[in-house]
Amino acid sequence: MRLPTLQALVLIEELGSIRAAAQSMALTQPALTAAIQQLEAELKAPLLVRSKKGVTFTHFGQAFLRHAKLMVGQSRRAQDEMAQLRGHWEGTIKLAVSPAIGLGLLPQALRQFTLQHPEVKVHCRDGLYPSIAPVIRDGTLDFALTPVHRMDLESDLVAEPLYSSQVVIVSGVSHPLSRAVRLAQLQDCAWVLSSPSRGPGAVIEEAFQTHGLGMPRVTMLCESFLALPAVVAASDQWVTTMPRILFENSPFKDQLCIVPIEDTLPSPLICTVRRHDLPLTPAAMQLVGWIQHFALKRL
Ligand code: TSU
Repeated sequence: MRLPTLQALVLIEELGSIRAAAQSMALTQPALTAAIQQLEAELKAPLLVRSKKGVTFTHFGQAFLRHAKLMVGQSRRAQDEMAQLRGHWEGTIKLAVSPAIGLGLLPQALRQFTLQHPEVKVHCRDGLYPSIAPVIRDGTLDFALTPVHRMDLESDLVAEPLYSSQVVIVSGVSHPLSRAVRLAQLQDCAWVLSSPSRGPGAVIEEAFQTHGLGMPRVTMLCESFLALPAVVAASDQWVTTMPRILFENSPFKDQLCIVPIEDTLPSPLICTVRRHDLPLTPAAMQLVGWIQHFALKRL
């Protein structure tokens, strides 16, 4: 079993084509096809189905891909760690961030980190727990910086708290209840949830329950934090929750307002989340260190 073939399989899934994967690995398509056929012979199982429409993974392929991702991720981390322990600060850190982190601590932390370690590549994407859990679990990501609702986490992951994010209730400026002060007034509103249950969007469900109001009337789930402020600004019928920093930085701020609810809302606890059995590389630890540094300065 050769690591480059495993890397190619992961790329085929990512890019959706054997040709694109071969190109990105500077291989010819026949060479990559031959390598995959050799792996299929070794495993005595077909991994891919090629058709005119493209390439798909068989159920053997999907099962094997989980192992391939772990091995590829682990080999990257092992090489990076050895280089970094030798004093060569190179390699890659892959992380996901929540909107509050992306707009808040991440820019300052990355600035410091890249000044210190310009050769370490950082691959950053959006992501919230629990949706992001599969790519932490399969080793694709080194870690995520995300709220963990009620610290309810699967046992193969660990979370270290950083700080509490401030959540606000937001509506369009012409929403009839934009000046409401009690959650009970918002009971019949059409809510846009910004994450599924167990994500930070669930704070509104928790707040309603705490105040004995049953469940909010959820009419939309919008998991795009780029779209959420725009969607709510475009109509006078929706209310939502979002981190205060997202409201403050939204280009739609003029068309939105914070509903001045006096009942307390839960504050999602933002944590560093990683697989419990995959320690961070020295570089990833340093980046987390910078995040913690700026998190402490906020307190
Ligand atoms: S954040 O994790 O602090 O960015 C966040 C996201 C979404 C909601 C609250 C907090 C609703």
